[in-house]
Amino acid sequence: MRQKRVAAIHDISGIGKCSLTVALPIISAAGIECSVLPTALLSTHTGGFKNIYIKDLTGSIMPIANHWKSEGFEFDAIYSGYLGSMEQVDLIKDCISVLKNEKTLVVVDPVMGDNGKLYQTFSPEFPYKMRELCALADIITPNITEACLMLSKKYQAPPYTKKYIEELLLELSEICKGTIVLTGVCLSNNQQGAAAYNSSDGKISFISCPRMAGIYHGTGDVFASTFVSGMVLGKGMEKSLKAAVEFTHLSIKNTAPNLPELWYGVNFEGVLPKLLQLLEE
Ligand code: PXL
Repeated sequence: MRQKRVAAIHDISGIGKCSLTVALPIISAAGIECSVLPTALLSTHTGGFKNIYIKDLTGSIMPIANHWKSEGFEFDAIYSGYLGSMEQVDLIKDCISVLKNEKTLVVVDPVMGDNGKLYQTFSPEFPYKMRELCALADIITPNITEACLMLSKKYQAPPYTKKYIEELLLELSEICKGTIVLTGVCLSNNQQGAAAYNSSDGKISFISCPRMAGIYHGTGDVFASTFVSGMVLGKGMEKSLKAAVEFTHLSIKNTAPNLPELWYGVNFEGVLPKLLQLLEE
C-alpha cells in the first residue's frame, strides 16, 4: 500500500506559524506525504503585522494541479485553507475536480476571520463566495466567526450554550452536506474545544479541554492539520477530533509561558513529538 498523501492548498507566510508552515510539519510528522500548493507568498501572516509583502500566486494554481494530475499523482485528501482572493475560490473548485478521485476526502477550512472579525485582506462578499467551496467539501472546519460570516449572523462572544452550537451546526449543514466541524467552541469560561455534526447519522459530538488565557494565533490551522491527519490515517471522526483538540491544547500550553513574544503563533514545534501518540490513542 502506498504512503498516504495530502494536497495542502494554503498560503505560505514566511513568518507567522500558520497555513503551510503549520500544515506541512504536522501532516509530515503524522507520517503522511504533504504535497503543497501555495496560493500566495506573504512575508508574514496578516493578523497583526504591518507593511506585509504579498505575492499573489493565482496564476500558478492550475498549472501545478494539472502537472500533478499529468504525473498520475493520487491524493487521499485535498485540504484547503487561506485563499488570496475571490477568484481563487473558483480555481480551488477546479483544482478539486482535477485532483479528486472517488476516495479523496475534501476538507475545506474556510479561513476568513477570528474573534468576530473578517481578516483585513478579505472583502465583505468573500464569506458568501466561500460557501460555494464548502458545498463541495466532505468536511468543513470553520471557527465560530467564520460560521457566523457564512451564515450572515451576528457574532456572539463566548461562552456559548450547547443549543446555540447545535443550531450553528445544523445551519452550516445546509451549506455543506458532509460533516461540519466547528472550532472555538467554548461552553464555559474555563473550557474550549470543538463540536462536530455528521449529516449521515445526525450525530453531534463535543470535545473540550481546559481553556488557557490569552489569544493564540494559528490554532485553527494546527487543529485542522491534525484533524486531517487523523482522518487520512483512518482514525475516524471521534478520534481525529479528540487528537486535534488535544494537540491544539498542548501547543497552546507550550506557548503560554512565552507570551507576549509568541503573540504571532503557537509553539506547536515543541510538542510535535507527541503528535503520533495522540493520533494512536
Ligand atoms: O491562520 C490563518 C491565516 C492563514 N494565512 C494568513 C493569515 C491567517 C490569519 O491571519 O493572515 C496569511
